[in-house]
Amino acid sequence: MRFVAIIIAAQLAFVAAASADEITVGQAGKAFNPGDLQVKVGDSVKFNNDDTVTHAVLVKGPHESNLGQIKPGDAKAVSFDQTGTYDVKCAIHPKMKLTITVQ
Ligand SMILES: [Cu+2]
Repeated sequence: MRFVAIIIAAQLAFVAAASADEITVGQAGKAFNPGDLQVKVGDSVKFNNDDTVTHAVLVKGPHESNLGQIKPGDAKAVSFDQTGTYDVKCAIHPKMKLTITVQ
């Protein structure tokens, strides 16, 4: 009986780990790619800087994050634990915009 309980606990842990995804957003040509994105609560979004210039990612919405500067070739990630619509901008290049919908 104790053995069965351990197996069930292990399966639940696996399901929890598998349900949160990491979605990658690229930054090249001073633009986010894609320009809008839908994710699930608990997912994280990783911002890759594929550009030749530094970007600085600001996330505004139900939960706000300032990822700070991301140099070319670097990446930073943020997780989304609250539903809602988030506006993502680059603090250096105001024309860079991304909308993330968290469901
Ligand atoms: Cu930028």
